[in-house]
Amino acid sequence: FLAMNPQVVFVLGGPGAGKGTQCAKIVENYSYTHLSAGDLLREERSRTGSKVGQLIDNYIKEGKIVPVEITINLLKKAMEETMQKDENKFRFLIDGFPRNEDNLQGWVKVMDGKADVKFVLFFDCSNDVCIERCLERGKSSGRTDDNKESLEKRIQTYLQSTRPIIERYEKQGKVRTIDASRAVCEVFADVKAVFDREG
Ligand code: UP5
Ligand code: MG
Repeated sequence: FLAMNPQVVFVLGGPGAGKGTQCAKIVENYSYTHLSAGDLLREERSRTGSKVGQLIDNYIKEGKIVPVEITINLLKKAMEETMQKDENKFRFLIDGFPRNEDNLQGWVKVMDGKADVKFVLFFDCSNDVCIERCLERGKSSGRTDDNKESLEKRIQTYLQSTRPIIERYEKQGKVRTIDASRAVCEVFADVKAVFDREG
């Protein structure tokens, strides 16, 4: 019996760059499981009506990054549960993580040697397009952070904290950059080329 390390692709990009949309399409075409760190945090927020839930709620509204101890445990648990149910499901898209230095350190501390990061899929999109997409979605999403005030903070956090992480991986030759400002199917054509080659 050979236990396989989970194979991970980190999916990064600004708020509304299309990470979730493209991950859904990847899952339809390749054998990957999609784990959105943001979705897991939102789930946890509504599940725990307690202090942790309130903390998550606050961080999300403020566009700040939740302390990694919370996020990494949710990700680890989700990966373990998926692999326990089906040992063939060991490929993961981790969407929206790692977003800052704290996230990266937490990942290394908990997952080093236990998971292999294959590459980082980076959806590159201008801030204006990102904001426009989130505001449009905000009309019906019910997300507490799809409003102008939160979006400005999310963009700031992205520029200050997440871009340096992407640059770090870039120096290691691990980033696959996709122009995400185009239509969904055009973006996916480029994504497909990456996964056909090395997914
Ligand atoms: N859309 C998508 N692609 C399009 C295209 N090509 N053309 C036109 N429209 C397109 O898409 C956003 C909207 O745009 C949708 O309406 C879509 O139809 C349309 P989506 O695919 O949802 O984009 P995505 O990049 O997933 O946007 P999201 O808002 O989810 O990105 P964020 O990174 O901001 O959100 P996330 O859920 O990852 O995080 C939210 C918050 O959680 C963070 O701000 C933070 O506070 C917290 N968080 C942490 O603290 N730690 C973490 O590790 C993760 C999150
Ligand atoms: Mg998303």
